[in-house]
Amino acid sequence: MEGATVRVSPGQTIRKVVAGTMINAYDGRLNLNIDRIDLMLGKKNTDHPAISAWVEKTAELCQPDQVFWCSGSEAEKQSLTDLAVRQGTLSPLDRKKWPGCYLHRSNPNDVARVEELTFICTASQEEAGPTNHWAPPAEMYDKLHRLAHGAMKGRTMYVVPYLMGPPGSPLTKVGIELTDSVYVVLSMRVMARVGAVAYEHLGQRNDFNRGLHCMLDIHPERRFIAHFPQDNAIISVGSNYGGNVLLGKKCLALRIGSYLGRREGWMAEHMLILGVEDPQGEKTYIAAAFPSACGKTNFAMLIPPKHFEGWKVWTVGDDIAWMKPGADGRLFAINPEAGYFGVVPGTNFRSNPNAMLSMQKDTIFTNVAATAGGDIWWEGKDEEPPEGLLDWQGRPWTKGEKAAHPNSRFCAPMTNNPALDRETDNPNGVPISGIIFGGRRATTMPLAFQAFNWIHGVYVGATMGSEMTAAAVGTVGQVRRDPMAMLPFCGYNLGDYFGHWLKMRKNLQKPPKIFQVNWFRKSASGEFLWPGFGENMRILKWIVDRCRGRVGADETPLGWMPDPSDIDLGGLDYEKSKLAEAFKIDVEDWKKEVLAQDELFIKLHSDLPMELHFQRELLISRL
Ligand code: SAT
Ligand code: MN
Repeated sequence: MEGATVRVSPGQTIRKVVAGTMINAYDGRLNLNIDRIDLMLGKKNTDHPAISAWVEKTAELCQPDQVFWCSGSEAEKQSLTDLAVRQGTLSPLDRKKWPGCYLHRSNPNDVARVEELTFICTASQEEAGPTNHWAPPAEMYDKLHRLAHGAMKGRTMYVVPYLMGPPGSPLTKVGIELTDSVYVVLSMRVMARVGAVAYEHLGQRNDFNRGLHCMLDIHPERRFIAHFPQDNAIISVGSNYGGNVLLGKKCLALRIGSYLGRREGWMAEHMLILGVEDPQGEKTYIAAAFPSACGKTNFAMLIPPKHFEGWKVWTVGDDIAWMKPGADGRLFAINPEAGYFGVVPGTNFRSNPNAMLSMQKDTIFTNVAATAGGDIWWEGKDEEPPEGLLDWQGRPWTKGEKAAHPNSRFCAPMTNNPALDRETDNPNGVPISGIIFGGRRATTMPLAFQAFNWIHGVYVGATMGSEMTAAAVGTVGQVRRDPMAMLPFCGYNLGDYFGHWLKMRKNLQKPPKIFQVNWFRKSASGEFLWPGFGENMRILKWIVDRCRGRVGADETPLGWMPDPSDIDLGGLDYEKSKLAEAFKIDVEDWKKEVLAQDELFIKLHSDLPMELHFQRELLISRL
């Protein structure tokens, strides 16, 4: 259709002209800018039999007034954005300061993922494992179909065909999300590749993910996020919050993805992917798992300190990695997403300039504070709060109260990121040299160490603990075991998941080295022992040098640790004694740590691979 010329004969009506289109000459011939006009707006755009049948069946169930087939066009974006503004779902921000940006205020009862209401509906409970909420598939289908019955009366059902992954990649998956939320459609357009690309990738196959989302009345009592891995299907009702309803993200890319990955021989991980370019121009790719709201986006977009001249960090992804062994025995990773759904508070031009630049245009903000004039603010923003600020719920803000919600988010296209890696769209992915596990731990866990080998690395990841954050409903600050940062996202039994990790080693002649980091350790007086943010480059450089065999390490009970002199502190105003404290192994703390790890191991005992028991014994004897 690009560059199409549409002939209009005198007297012929043009049905849909998008607001803002100029028609300034008429001579029976009209050259239309196809970017701004979509003559097929909302019309059925595929005759794929399985998609057609499923959409028809779901429409019969939900009874929407109309079905709107999304094409991903610019005209569609314009039209749906206008609709969202008319409905009050989105408010336009100041056009000069925030071009193409909008604010969404969610229902105050619906501001984070709800793990309590998230279900893995495998045939047996054993398959879902003791860490997932489980329900028999038939029972859950029945319950949710009742809730969805007639739920879209008076509403529109949007059909969103999307791709997770770059077009043409063997790792890429197709999903179709049916939703009655315009906010979801507009966010999915940012987070995934939406439109004909999905149909093209699918071809005549039927293995697309079937996702249904009904907002219902946004009530926690009628909120369920249910996964049916055997059917490659998801039903999410009663929420309109990102992680619960952008079904390509946590639901498909992690929960269903991890299940499929085990079956098909690949890995779906809660990991950022970054490329570290050294002054010689050589790039080393690293994947890193951190729990939600522990700085994955910041780390993925890190800007090295001045002292690191010639070093550059490139972002492939900030949240999810799909990884598969390549023919050459290395592990290759793609980022299945196309945008960032990042935590806003604390983001500023010092902590993460690339995130600030990523959200400068075409971004949907959820639950930040705003002024009537369309400026926005959040805790930790560079400037002081503007006059007349309204908090995230739209109430006049008073100093001392929360302005933005702690889990407020920006949803921005990755192409806005000045540090976007040029291999991001490479269908083969990027070769991963190192994997990092990191939690948020005030004590015990040292700043960095390297696991002795793959199996030890799996143990290190499996025993990861982290303090809970605002990204999920729960007790903020409490340490919980969050293996590989996948506790809320593994779509099957965690014990089997560890087994899958161990098994992957067999297809990796050149496995990535595995590391653990902790940016969040505090002194006895409660101060952070490490400056974090861009300064993490100093640890990242050590990791890259280890991957490339360029630097030595000391053997400790936990693993290989850097000699303090191997961490380049050049140009940093920092007390050296703090570094020693950040790296300290306190044997008494570690005895408690091993006991705390037991809680999860006991829970998983019958499915836990023996190798992990042995690793535990080895650690105890080394301690
Ligand atoms: O809210 S999301 O699940 O999309 C983000 C996160 O918690 O990691
Ligand atoms: Mn995440």
